[in-house]
Amino acid sequence: MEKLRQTLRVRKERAILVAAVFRGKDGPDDLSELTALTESAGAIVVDRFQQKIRKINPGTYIGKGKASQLAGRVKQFNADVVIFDNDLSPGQIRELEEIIGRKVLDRGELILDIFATRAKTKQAKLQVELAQLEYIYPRLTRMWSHLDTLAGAGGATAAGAVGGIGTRGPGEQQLEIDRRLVSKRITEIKRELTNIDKRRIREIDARKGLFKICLVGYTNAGKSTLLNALTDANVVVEDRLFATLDTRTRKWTPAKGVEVLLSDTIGFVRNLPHQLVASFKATLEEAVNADLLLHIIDVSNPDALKQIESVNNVLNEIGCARRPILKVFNKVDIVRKIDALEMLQTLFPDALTISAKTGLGLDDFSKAIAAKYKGTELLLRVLSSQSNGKVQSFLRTYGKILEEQYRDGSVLIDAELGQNQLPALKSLHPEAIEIIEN
Ligand SMILES: Nc1nc2c(ncn2[C@@H]2O[C@H](COP(=O)(O)OP(=O)(O)OP(=O)(O)O)[C@@H](O)[C@H]2O)c(=O)[nH]1
Ligand SMILES: [Mg+2]
Repeated sequence: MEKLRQTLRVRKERAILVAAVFRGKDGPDDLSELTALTESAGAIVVDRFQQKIRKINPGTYIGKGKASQLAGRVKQFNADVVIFDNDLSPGQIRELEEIIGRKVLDRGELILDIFATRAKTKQAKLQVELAQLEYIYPRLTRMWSHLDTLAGAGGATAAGAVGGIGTRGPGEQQLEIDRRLVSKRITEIKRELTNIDKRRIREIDARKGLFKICLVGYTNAGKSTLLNALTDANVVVEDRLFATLDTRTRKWTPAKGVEVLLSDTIGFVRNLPHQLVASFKATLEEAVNADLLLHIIDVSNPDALKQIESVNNVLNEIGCARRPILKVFNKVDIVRKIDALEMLQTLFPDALTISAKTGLGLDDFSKAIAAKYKGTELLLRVLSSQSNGKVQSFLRTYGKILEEQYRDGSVLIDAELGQNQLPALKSLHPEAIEIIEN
């Protein structure tokens, strides 16, 4: 009973957010993304500030004086944790924690922590653990010498310095293991992941020949909602960042005779930690191998343009930049600033506009995808022996038969068919195919 009371009393960690911005350069943003990430990790943002800097202070990133001011704000707001939007070195984190007297996290650690709480499948769990270990590995000395002292002085913090954000997942046990054990575990995980990979490759092989479409985009853009709307995928949809960490693939029939594979994948944010991108390579490979990428964009978000850029950067990083890609404007049902949407539509005239939630625009969307899949519409004259029924039924299913003339055991068919479906028709060995018009 006592235990239950204790858990009820635990409150969320109180976080102060800091972004150091270089003088003269464009500020990254108004900390809105870091706020969303922090809240997704379960913490409460109590204060945030941007610090203009001329150069990085090697010891503390921001100036020492600023760090002391931060210590004052931590007391004032009774904060448990300070989160930087910048990438900090282990040494900088150590010094900052000493000055501030609270746990300090950088953006990468925060994202890793969110991933740790989201991972559900074995593969996702292993991938997150690997990323965390690789991230933590060079920081182990810090964990040893430092978190210890912080935990010792932990009475001073509201939620306790150890066990909150940044220390979940394998982090909890970090203190007891040394570098050797960590690298052993890293090897083990890599081996397990390779085995899972082999299974996936077999699965992918089995799907060879089918047209593959992958949904990519910023986290929370509505990728899973769209997959659910189009298929019976039943993927978890949530209004929080990184709801999906696995790839779900489903068959989808956007039009008569068109069957494709549609995959959902993890969402992106600005500067995903490299360790994460590397660990999730297998999951992201689904995107790399797709025949068409659909870039889902939440156009109701005022930062849509920045998010498009972030996604493009990640796509570059995972080697997808040259894949055929189609932009899809989602959440039109809740767009408030019509001129912002019109601006995006002017910038990206080929983009399709939909609402995955209400179904608005999904019919036209399906038609557009089917057209992409089929390629240019061709008018064909096909000669086939009447005993080869497959040719006729293929054209009936996948194209449109305009006229059939039977003579001497053969049939002459005029039909429309997409250019991309020509190889499949040829594989059925009709006697002759003539392209009348394209
Ligand atoms: N109003 C509105 N809400 C939407 C639409 N599409 C998705 N949403 C909501 O946006 C939130 C995120 O949707 P998800 O489908 O989980 O987004 P996701 O892109 O899969 O997100 P991650 O898996 O985190 O990358 C949910 O609350 C959805 O209900 C839409 O067209 N209109
Ligand atoms: Mg999702």
